Amino acid sequence: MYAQEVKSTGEAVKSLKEMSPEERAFQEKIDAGVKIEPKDWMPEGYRKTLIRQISQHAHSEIVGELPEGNWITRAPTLERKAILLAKVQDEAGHGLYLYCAAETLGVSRDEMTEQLLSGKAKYSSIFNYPTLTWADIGAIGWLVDGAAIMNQVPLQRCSYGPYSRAMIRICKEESFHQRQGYAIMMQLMKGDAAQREMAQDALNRWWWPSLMMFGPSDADSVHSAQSMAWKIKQNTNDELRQKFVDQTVPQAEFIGLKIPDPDLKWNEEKGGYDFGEIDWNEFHEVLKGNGPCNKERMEARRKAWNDGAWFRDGLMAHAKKRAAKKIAAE
Ligand code: BYC
Repeated sequence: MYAQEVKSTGEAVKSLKEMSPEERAFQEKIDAGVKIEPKDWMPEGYRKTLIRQISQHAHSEIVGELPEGNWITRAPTLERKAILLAKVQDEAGHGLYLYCAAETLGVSRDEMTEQLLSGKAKYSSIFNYPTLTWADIGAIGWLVDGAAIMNQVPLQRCSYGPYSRAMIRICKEESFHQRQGYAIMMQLMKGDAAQREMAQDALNRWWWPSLMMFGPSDADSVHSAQSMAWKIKQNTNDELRQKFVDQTVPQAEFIGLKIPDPDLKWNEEKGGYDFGEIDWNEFHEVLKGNGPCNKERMEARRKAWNDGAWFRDGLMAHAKKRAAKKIAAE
């Protein structure tokens, strides 16, 4: 089994001239738009980068069930409860496709879980914030899933086949998630003053953390250059963040919400919004484990893993018994 260490590759991007013949052939394949499949030769850095990104993406989907799952029992109507239940189940499904895609690179599900629980592997910073009111469920769907789609649509064209194919299905579902979130916000904004205030308060708390989802600014991004050369990423973090702001501001205005950023201003020349400085200190603190809900989220995942031990043991015992029977029959 390929033992993964989740850490930055930190390698400078090699030019074609500096590459070995194998690396050059690989890069030429990528440049020609040919997908890389699990049994193809690939540089170790490519494999490591994909395991890091796909496994962290999978962990984010699974941990991401927790803030919204918190509201399933308190959804305001039966219809909203059914929709939220379906959405949270979709996130579990996304996690599973992604773990399977990562497994094709030679890392086991147990190894990936161990890396999450030991803190070696990250998950998205956004899921370390609490869901205090029903409007937070609207804000998550609208902003968090909206940011996720912005980031994930280009990942459908990722050079690694299994990741790219998983993203196609995930994006279809994320699009429904984004709409259900916006529909909640729209409904609240048609409500009374207290409901409108609740929606505005949710936007105030989720706006900046949603912008942080895109990762550090391009100047500080460790992996972007190499990941873009390998066509794992198609866009930089800042490019996608800008697209998200440009798409979301008119949506807020349309329903009467105000983006909590005094520096937000349309820039005619660039054809996009200028926006205020992100609090990178907060981002780094959340990544270090000091966000409002980091401890709670990890405890929930640790408990789920421990509680499921009997089930995994049962499955293994069954699989071993079947394998022994098959060998005996041959
Ligand atoms: N949070 O060099 P960079 C969802 C880390 S789930 C935490 O720019 P990269 C949903 C980064 O990992 C959405 N860590 O990295 C689910 C790296 O650290 P390591 C999740 C972050 O990989 C349920 C370091 O910072 N989406 O939608 O080139 C309900 C330097 O960054 C974050 C994905 O995972 C962050 N926000 O670019 C609702 C998408 N940002 O690994 C919704 C797939 C950065 O060296 N991932 N870091 O220890 C990606 O596209 C890229 O990995 C990122 C970062 C754009 C996130």
